[in-house]
Amino acid sequence: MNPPGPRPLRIGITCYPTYGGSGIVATELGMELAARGYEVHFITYANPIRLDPGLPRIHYHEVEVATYPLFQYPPYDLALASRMLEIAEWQQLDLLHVHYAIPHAASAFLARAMMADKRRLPYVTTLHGTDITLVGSDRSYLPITRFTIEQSDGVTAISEHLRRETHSALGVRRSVRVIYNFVNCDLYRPARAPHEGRPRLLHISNFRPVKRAPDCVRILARVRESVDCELWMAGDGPDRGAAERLAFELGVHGHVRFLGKQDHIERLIPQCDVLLLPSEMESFGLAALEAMACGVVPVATRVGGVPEVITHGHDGFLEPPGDIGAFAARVAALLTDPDLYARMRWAARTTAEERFCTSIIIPQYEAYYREILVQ
Ligand code: GMT
Repeated sequence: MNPPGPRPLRIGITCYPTYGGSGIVATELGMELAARGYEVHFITYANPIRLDPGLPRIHYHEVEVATYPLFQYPPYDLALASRMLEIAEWQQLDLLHVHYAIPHAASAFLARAMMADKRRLPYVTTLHGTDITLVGSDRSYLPITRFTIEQSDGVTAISEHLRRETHSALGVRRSVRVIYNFVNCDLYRPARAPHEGRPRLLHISNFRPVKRAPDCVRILARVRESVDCELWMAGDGPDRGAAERLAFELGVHGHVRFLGKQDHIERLIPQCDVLLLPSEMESFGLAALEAMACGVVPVATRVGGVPEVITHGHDGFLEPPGDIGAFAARVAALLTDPDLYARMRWAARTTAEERFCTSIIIPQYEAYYREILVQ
């Protein structure tokens, strides 16, 4: 008989449960860990969007925030800390894993301190992007962000670029482990057969200004000067209205479909040919990776951690932010040169399989948890 392996861990995961890459990564990590035998407890203010709560060993605990007329701003971070402590006690959690530093690392810090006279409750903070590069660097949040990152029992960043920024922009001195984002290559797969109709460009985002979603409409208009194609825009957010208006102004509104929020992005992506990621900044670019796993070639900006995911000219193209002409030229080349497209499509799939599959990345988190628990 084999000796028993280590006891499956009990992990509390906190993230932003709405549409956004950090919440998606946290949710998919939780589901992958549960599939490997972990008990995973999501401690969030709403059910995370991609979470399948019916899966074995997945639990959801809502954070309720009491209001009071005195509060102009109900203190969510305190309610979260109390809930983390409660769930850690009731469910014997081994550690807390928070995604996006603000305010989750501060809440975990408080929960750990409140538990300290009973037992150790370590917390791991995973940094995703604007928690370092934008919000975390703002004067109003910088000291608490730096402090609660420094105090974490473990810190991971989703790219080398973000790790460097954490040290240089935020002044964090402790070590930060890079664990790249991942994709489930069994779920995200190329289509079995080419889709019907015209070539199709795809953009997926939360339409925040940093994503430069209206650029996708400009790129479509430019590509359509030489190639008949259409654009699908998946997601929703502040710039969606501006993108729709622009489509009308540029006379391409009949060639753009705004799909809104999508629950099964893995079914949508394989129906497209090229992914557009024209962001001002991306610490990683999860949508590009998901597209690559589906053999959909990304054309993205050369910013942040994106060059760690896409190798220019091999499995995608990288261009400067706002360079509509350069983006359009790359898209037109992909849509009119079948050999180029076929080569890059399979290179993209291979990159996803060989560098970013769950089977490669999830064990890195597991090993990191074990390191922290024996400290
Ligand atoms: O930092 C953010 O903007 C939030 C975050 C999110 O929730 O959408 O996005 C970041 O995390 C994603 C998942 O790790 C990365 O793929 C995105 O590149 C990153 N966004 C930015 O850096 C702007």
